[in-house]
Amino acid sequence: MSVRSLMAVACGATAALALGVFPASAAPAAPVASCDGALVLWDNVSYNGTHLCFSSWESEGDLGKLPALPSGSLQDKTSSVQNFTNSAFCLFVDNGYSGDRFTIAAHTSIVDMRNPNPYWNDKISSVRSGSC
Ligand SMILES: [Ca+2]
Repeated sequence: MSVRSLMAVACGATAALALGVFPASAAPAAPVASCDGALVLWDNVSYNGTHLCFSSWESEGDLGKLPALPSGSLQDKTSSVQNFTNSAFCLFVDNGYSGDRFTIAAHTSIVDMRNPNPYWNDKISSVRSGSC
Protein backbone atom coordinates (compact mmCIF):
# COMPACT_ATOMS: atom_id res chain seq x y z
CA MET A 1 0.00 0.00 0.00
CA SER A 2 1.29 3.42 -0.84
CA VAL A 3 1.61 6.24 1.63
CA ARG A 4 -0.82 8.20 -0.47
CA SER A 5 -3.49 5.49 -0.03
CA LEU A 6 -3.01 5.41 3.72
CA MET A 7 -3.48 9.15 3.89
CA ALA A 8 -6.65 8.91 1.84
CA VAL A 9 -8.09 6.33 4.25
CA ALA A 10 -7.31 8.60 7.15
CA CYS A 11 -9.16 11.40 5.41
CA GLY A 12 -12.32 9.33 5.23
CA ALA A 13 -12.60 8.66 1.48
CA THR A 14 -14.37 5.36 0.81
CA ALA A 15 -15.31 3.53 -2.37
CA ALA A 16 -12.94 5.40 -4.64
CA LEU A 17 -10.06 3.93 -2.66
CA ALA A 18 -10.88 0.41 -3.74
CA LEU A 19 -9.08 0.70 -7.02
CA GLY A 20 -5.39 0.19 -6.59
CA VAL A 21 -5.54 -1.09 -3.01
CA PHE A 22 -6.12 -4.81 -3.29
CA PRO A 23 -6.22 -7.56 -0.67
CA ALA A 24 -2.83 -8.81 0.51
CA SER A 25 -1.95 -12.24 -0.88
CA ALA A 26 0.50 -14.95 0.17
CA ALA A 27 1.27 -18.59 -0.54
CA PRO A 28 -1.79 -20.72 0.35
CA ALA A 29 -1.92 -23.11 3.31
CA ALA A 30 -2.88 -26.76 2.89
CA PRO A 31 -6.08 -27.23 0.86
CA VAL A 32 -9.38 -28.54 2.16
CA ALA A 33 -9.46 -32.16 0.96
CA SER A 34 -12.43 -31.68 -1.35
CA CYS A 35 -10.93 -28.53 -2.85
CA ASP A 36 -7.55 -29.93 -3.91
CA GLY A 37 -6.29 -27.99 -6.92
CA ALA A 38 -9.21 -25.55 -6.77
CA LEU A 39 -9.98 -21.90 -6.14
CA VAL A 40 -11.75 -21.72 -2.77
CA LEU A 41 -13.96 -18.83 -1.64
CA TRP A 42 -14.63 -18.72 2.11
CA ASP A 43 -17.39 -16.93 4.00
CA ASN A 44 -15.11 -16.15 6.97
CA VAL A 45 -11.53 -14.91 7.31
CA SER A 46 -8.73 -17.46 7.85
CA TYR A 47 -10.37 -20.00 5.52
CA ASN A 48 -13.34 -20.83 7.71
CA GLY A 49 -17.08 -21.25 7.35
CA THR A 50 -19.07 -21.96 4.22
CA HIS A 51 -16.93 -22.36 1.10
CA LEU A 52 -17.15 -22.94 -2.64
CA CYS A 53 -14.58 -24.62 -4.91
CA PHE A 54 -13.89 -23.71 -8.55
CA SER A 55 -11.70 -25.63 -10.98
CA SER A 56 -9.14 -23.69 -13.01
CA TRP A 57 -11.44 -23.53 -16.06
CA GLU A 58 -14.62 -22.54 -14.20
CA SER A 59 -16.37 -19.19 -13.99
CA GLU A 60 -19.58 -18.02 -12.31
CA GLY A 61 -21.33 -14.81 -13.26
CA ASP A 62 -23.75 -14.88 -10.32
CA LEU A 63 -22.58 -16.32 -7.01
CA GLY A 64 -26.13 -15.85 -5.75
CA LYS A 65 -27.20 -18.78 -7.92
CA LEU A 66 -24.73 -21.26 -6.44
CA PRO A 67 -25.88 -22.99 -3.24
CA ALA A 68 -23.16 -23.21 -0.59
CA LEU A 69 -24.21 -25.22 2.44
CA PRO A 70 -24.98 -24.68 5.23
CA SER A 71 -25.65 -20.94 4.98
CA GLY A 72 -26.88 -20.29 1.43
CA SER A 73 -24.94 -18.66 -1.38
CA LEU A 74 -21.65 -16.81 -1.09
CA GLN A 75 -22.99 -13.72 -2.85
CA ASP A 76 -21.36 -10.71 -1.15
CA LYS A 77 -19.85 -12.90 1.58
CA THR A 78 -16.30 -13.84 0.62
CA SER A 79 -13.81 -12.96 3.38
CA SER A 80 -10.84 -15.17 2.46
CA VAL A 81 -9.66 -16.91 -0.72
CA GLN A 82 -7.26 -19.72 -1.57
CA ASN A 83 -6.08 -20.33 -5.13
CA PHE A 84 -4.54 -23.79 -5.48
CA THR A 85 -4.96 -23.79 -9.27
CA ASN A 86 -2.37 -23.07 -11.95
CA SER A 87 -4.56 -20.21 -13.19
CA ALA A 88 -5.08 -16.66 -12.05
CA PHE A 89 -8.71 -15.72 -11.26
CA CYS A 90 -10.49 -12.39 -11.50
CA LEU A 91 -12.84 -11.57 -8.59
CA PHE A 92 -15.61 -9.03 -9.28
CA VAL A 93 -17.70 -6.92 -6.92
CA ASP A 94 -20.80 -7.16 -9.15
CA ASN A 95 -22.62 -9.95 -10.95
CA GLY A 96 -21.92 -10.50 -14.64
CA TYR A 97 -18.14 -10.00 -14.33
CA SER A 98 -18.55 -6.28 -13.74
CA GLY A 99 -17.73 -3.58 -11.21
CA ASP A 100 -14.50 -3.24 -9.27
CA ARG A 101 -12.23 -6.25 -9.60
CA PHE A 102 -8.80 -7.64 -8.82
CA THR A 103 -6.66 -10.61 -9.86
CA ILE A 104 -5.65 -13.36 -7.47
CA ALA A 105 -2.55 -15.03 -8.93
CA ALA A 106 -2.09 -18.79 -9.24
CA HIS A 107 -0.98 -20.47 -6.01
CA THR A 108 -1.67 -17.50 -3.77
CA SER A 109 -4.21 -16.86 -1.03
CA ILE A 110 -5.83 -14.00 0.87
CA VAL A 111 -6.31 -14.74 4.53
CA ASP A 112 -8.38 -11.63 5.25
CA MET A 113 -10.15 -9.62 2.56
CA ARG A 114 -10.32 -6.65 4.98
CA ASN A 115 -6.55 -6.23 4.86
CA PRO A 116 -5.38 -3.72 3.80
CA ASN A 117 -8.67 -2.31 2.49
CA PRO A 118 -12.00 -3.31 4.12
CA TYR A 119 -13.77 -2.33 0.91
CA TRP A 120 -13.33 -5.81 -0.59
CA ASN A 121 -14.80 -7.80 2.30
CA ASP A 122 -18.25 -9.35 1.72
CA LYS A 123 -18.37 -7.89 -1.80
CA ILE A 124 -17.42 -10.57 -4.35
CA SER A 125 -20.35 -11.47 -6.63
CA SER A 126 -18.80 -13.12 -9.69
CA VAL A 127 -15.61 -15.05 -10.47
CA ARG A 128 -13.86 -15.78 -13.76
CA SER A 129 -10.72 -17.78 -14.50
CA GLY A 130 -7.86 -15.74 -15.92
CA SER A 131 -6.38 -12.39 -15.01
CA CYS A 132 -8.59 -9.30 -14.96
CA1 LIG B 1 -17.90 -13.00 5.05
